[in-house]
Amino acid sequence: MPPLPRSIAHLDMDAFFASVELLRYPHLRGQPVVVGGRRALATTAGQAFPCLHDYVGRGVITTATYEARALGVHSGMGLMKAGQLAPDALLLPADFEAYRHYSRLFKATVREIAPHLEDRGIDEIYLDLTALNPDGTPDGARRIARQLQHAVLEATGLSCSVGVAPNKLLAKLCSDLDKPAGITVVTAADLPARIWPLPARRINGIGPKAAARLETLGIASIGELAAADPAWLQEHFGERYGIWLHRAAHGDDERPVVTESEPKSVSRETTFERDLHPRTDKADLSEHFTRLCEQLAADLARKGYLGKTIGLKLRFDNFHTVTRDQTLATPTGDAATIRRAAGECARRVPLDRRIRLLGVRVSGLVRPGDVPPHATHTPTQAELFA
Ligand code: DCP
Ligand code: MG
Repeated sequence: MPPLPRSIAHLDMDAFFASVELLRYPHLRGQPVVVGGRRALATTAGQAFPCLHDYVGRGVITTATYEARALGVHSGMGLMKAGQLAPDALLLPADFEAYRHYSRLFKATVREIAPHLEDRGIDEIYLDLTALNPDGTPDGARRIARQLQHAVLEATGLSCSVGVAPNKLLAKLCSDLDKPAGITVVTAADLPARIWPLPARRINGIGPKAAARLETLGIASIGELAAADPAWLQEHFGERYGIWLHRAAHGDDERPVVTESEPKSVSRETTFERDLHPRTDKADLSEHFTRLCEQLAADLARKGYLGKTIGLKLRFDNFHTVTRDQTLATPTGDAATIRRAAGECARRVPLDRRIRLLGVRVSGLVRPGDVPPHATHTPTQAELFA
């Protein structure tokens, strides 16, 4: 017997940053509001919030309420350009601390109902609901999706949209079909009627460039892509991406929902047998330091990461602890590069006491091979700040 189809959900918060701001300023509900820019603008006398038309600078919109989107503004648009389309929209500065708080809160809430959860960034997650919906019925999926939405709303005051499908690719596509506060459930049988009419760019992994190239080849919809000869696609898009396009258009995606959380950093530290003095034990310290960086580089290699930010931790004999860090231009896994950066951090610490503990940390982790075959992903501001 073939295995039963999986029941995979993608849950994505609605206008996330803006919705968090509206929790703070509920009287702004129903108005066009955009989030962006670095600092609060000065407001005109008598006016509580600045308007987009007051904005001068190079900031971009991180997100906009649905009322603002109706005026044509969207994430990534320059604030000044947006100001021409929606001059009266209110502009709020981004508060990443608050967004991270609500991000953790909604994920913890969902995890209580559906523990098989993959964290995909600040406002989206995948869930494997197969065990919760053993019959795999669309009604069962819809019931769980409603339960999730309700729980998230109760816990955070925020709304989200949910797509449920046999795999991640389709679930992600579906969560976007009925925003905000939508639930969209599709099965494999729904593919021709509900998925194929959609534009090819709705598939996560077909970016603007690939979509434009498909258009010039006469392919606009997912259905047209599904009907294209895979060999012909490979000719035009390369072997790997060509076959990926073919499979994606047929709703074919076997990727599992990966629950284990990715580490934020990898670190090593050592407490010396006797406290070492930066001057009189310099050689000894330097040797420990180098070995630590080599071990850390080996850890990174074993776990399959590179990292961009190198941090140093020193604890002195009086237990006072200091940390310093430095961010490199490109991610590294190289012991000597880590050693050099951590050494530079050390030069920013007054070294006048004996050292008890030395630690080195690499954060800002990326997987060297983690770029999907089909797309190079430009991180959103949210991801950069997550
Ligand atoms: N974000 C950003 N820069 C972008 C896109 C998004 O900083 N270019 C941030 C702000 C969003 C959050 O990431 O609130 C989540 O991104 P989404 O694409 O899910 O957009 P929203 O949640 O804002 O809206 P939607 O209701 O369409 O999901
Ligand atoms: Mg969202």
